[in-house]
Amino acid sequence: MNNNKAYVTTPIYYVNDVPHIGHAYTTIIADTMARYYRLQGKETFFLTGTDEHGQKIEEAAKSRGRSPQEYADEISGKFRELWDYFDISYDKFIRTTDADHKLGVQKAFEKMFEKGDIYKGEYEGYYCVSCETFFTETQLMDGEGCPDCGKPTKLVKEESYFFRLSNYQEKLLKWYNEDERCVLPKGKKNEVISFVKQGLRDLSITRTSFDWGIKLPASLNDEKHVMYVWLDALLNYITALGYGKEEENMHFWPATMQLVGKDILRFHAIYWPAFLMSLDLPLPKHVGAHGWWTRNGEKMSKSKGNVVNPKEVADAYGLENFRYFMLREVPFGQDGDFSQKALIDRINSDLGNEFGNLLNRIIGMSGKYSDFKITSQDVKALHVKELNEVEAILNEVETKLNELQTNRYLEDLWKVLAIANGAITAHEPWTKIKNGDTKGALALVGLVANILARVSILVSPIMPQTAKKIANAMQFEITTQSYEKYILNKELLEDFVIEKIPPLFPKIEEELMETPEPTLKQEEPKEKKKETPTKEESIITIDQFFQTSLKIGTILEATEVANSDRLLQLKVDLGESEPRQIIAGIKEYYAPQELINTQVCVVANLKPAKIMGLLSQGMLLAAKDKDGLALMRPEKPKTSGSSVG
Ligand code: ME8
Repeated sequence: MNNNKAYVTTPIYYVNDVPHIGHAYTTIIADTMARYYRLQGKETFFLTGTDEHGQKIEEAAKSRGRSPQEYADEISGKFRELWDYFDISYDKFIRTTDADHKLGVQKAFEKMFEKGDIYKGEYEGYYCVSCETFFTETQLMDGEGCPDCGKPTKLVKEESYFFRLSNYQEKLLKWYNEDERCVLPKGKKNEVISFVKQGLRDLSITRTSFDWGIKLPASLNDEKHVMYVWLDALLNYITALGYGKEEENMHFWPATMQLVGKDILRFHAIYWPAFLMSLDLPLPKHVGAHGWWTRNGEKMSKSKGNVVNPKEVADAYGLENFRYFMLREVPFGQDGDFSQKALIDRINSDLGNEFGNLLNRIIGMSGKYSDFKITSQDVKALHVKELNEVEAILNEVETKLNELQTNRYLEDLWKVLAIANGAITAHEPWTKIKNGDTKGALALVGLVANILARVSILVSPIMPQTAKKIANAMQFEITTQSYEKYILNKELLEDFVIEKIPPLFPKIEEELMETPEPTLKQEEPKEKKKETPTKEESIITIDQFFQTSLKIGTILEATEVANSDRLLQLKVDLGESEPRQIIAGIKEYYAPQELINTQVCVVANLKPAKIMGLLSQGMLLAAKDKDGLALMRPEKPKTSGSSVG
């Protein structure tokens, strides 16, 4: 492989579900790696996309009365929109319904067939539609359930083409053995090895009981089969590069880093390399499997209503803060629990106190001592000890990122920040100034500025905009050249005048998301619930009802909240001495100007909350269905502040 190229992939996401925090996690790690390779100057190709065929999608579309293609178009669009909103730096967004992909898959099938790796037979076994996976009877849970997701499986008996996976068992074991870091983290690799050692059975790779899939190549003249969705899906990693057609980007193969969740590691570390060997293509350098995000220790699922919507988190707390949190909070490969409190702690403490505050301190000190001029002139002479400590950490730190240990990578960068904060405390530049040692004080400020610059460069793959703001204030750019200069060659910054910029991480006092457990706002086929009353149905007394103060308000002002495509900032007259500020998530449904001088119904005694840093002193009542949202208003105009009840 050419070391100056990099190819990064995410799994392609099923279009039966809108994006959630787990999808965002995989995509953010992949984006971080792509940005890191670019920073190193590698020609990088970053792929993501959607997985649109198979029985699961066919059934999901049918239950909504839609055609699979229509349905796939809509959900695929939502993934793409979210990744664009999140500034994910993908180079290609593939859809498995793309004509080029279908062609490439058929070419690959033909090649494997000609090679003798595919034969026709009959499949009898159990199938989990939710996981799109075949199981034998002995693998089932309690004789029926899918061992991966627990849902009931179906007994399937149908004619099928098989891939001779069993032929690849020894070759796969050799790969794991010879290529130490082919599967990351190592613990996960050991799980794969034990699975393969138990023996591999040939894999059924076509289905005849439904239609929504890629047809076999015409040369096989067998119309009734469609490809098994995992064969179709895995091949996206090469069809996206032009496999089977122009091959215009095949020079990026083999992939440098393929990110997956632990649930789909088996497909990527066993089937995928076996298919590649059959196609005479080299194997990926690394397949990295991360753990699950849970909520209060439970796996997230729509039926439990505990799924975290990544856009809501990013809107409330800032995209880059969210990126930092996800990569810092959980060791790669392990499960992690999402909590707003942990996120707020990370923002206030790691980002605010330890990172952002360093910039404030540099601005403050240089403002007082040298009219914002910063020099590295005496840094080497006076601070060789600190520089050596910094370099000792930085010399090792990138290995951690290359092994996807993002939490340890960030932990080490924060150790470097601690050296800077520690140096300020130890050297007391304010005392130096008082004692006339201007040179000593300026050298200290120079040291801290150089440390912050290096950390900013290395943190830029995770927090690109934040790093850019710091670099701009310090008059340098985050580029491959600056990475080479300040990180690889360890040069010091040229003298510069620092720009005063506002604090990067304003303190967050309380939970900002409107609902503690935001759920996905996706239409769901309704399942009838029995015994337990739902939230809407639970019985309250009249006294409990009157604990809520509902009032009529008149909207005096309405403006958009910057950087949010959901929120409007309203000034609402409730008949009090001053209008109240209310932040409402209604921007998708109302233009600000159409709200002015209209009346609404307000929950007036809610505890005030901060939403995206803005105080919200109430909540508007609204009803929502599949056609959108409507505000609750009085039938006739009422005096502002009138009670509702
Ligand atoms: O499996 N925590 O697609 P998918 C962390 N189409 N990550 C999670 C998660 C959670 N709670 N839930 C999902 C598929 N993920 C196939 C892939 S690739 C050729 C085909 C992440 O929509 C995790 O990366 O079910 C998982 O692997 C991916 O979403 C699966 O997304």
